[in-house]
Amino acid sequence: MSSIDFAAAADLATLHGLLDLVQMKNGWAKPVPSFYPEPKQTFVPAHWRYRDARAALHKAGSLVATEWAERRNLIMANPIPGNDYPTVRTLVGAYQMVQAGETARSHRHTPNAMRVVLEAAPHTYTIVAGKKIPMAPGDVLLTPNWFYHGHSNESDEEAYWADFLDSPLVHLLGPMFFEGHPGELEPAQEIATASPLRFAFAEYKPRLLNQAEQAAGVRTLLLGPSSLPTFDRVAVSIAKGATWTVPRSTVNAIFIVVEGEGTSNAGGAHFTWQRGDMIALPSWYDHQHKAASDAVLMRVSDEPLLRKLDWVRSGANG
Ligand code: GTQ
Ligand code: FE2
Repeated sequence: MSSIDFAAAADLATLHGLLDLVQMKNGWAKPVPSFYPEPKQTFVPAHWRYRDARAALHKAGSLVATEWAERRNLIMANPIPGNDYPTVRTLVGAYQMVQAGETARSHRHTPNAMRVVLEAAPHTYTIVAGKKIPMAPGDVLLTPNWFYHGHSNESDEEAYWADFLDSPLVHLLGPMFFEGHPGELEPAQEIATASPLRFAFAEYKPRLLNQAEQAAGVRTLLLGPSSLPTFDRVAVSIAKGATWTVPRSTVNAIFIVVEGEGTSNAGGAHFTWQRGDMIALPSWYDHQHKAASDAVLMRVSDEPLLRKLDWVRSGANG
């Protein structure tokens, strides 16, 4: 016998009231439906300019020491009310700067990470699992779950890159762990120029340009095999004057401009982009990218995750 006298409820409103006493909610008249015909566009398409990030990070160079800050970085939080972190639902994009002669101490965490290098002179390294991986402009570098990683700029110029992490997904699911390396910067001697964690621009760009066109002037190349289970990276080349049209899909993506300039349309927004800029392309927005000069974009997306779960749908098949 229930200790609550549901039998005595004279009407539905009274029954709903009694449910509060047992921490239950009715499922028949929820104010906000739990199921709806297609994805909500909770996150919005957005654009950030590298020239703004670069100027802010350059200034932060004299105000924020890496001895004090875990990382000198800027977060591209999606501009929706109350949000201060994710760029799209599952991923965050950031810019980071390490000064000449400076290091960013080693740590490890369960979020997977990836970098796209924007500016780095020779002898700029990310140290992953005890090896120095060279960073050169356009390079893509992976830092899988729980691998120690730190950064060491042994050049005499500031180094700038973009970081992509699945930490928003970790926040949603819960399994966050983080720890600093006991030795501050993990010691490393060996320089791993050829590493499964590095996709060198000099190697992937010609391979990208050798792909068959998938639309006039548009080529794509998945950079793999990947050691990251949650997100992938697809290099996209768009020839000057060409347009790449992408139907909406459930995949959440962040684009970074590796080369060239152009414009994008998504969800009624129009962006004019240049090298280094980032664009949030959350799920369920048709989008279109037009190159004003030969361009290379990198699409970072949670497609591998959604594919494993059988939740990839696009405007074409949805
Ligand atoms: O370089 O290890 O932008 O751990 C955010 C978190 C960079 C990094 C970020 C990080 C890193
Ligand atoms: Fe990290």
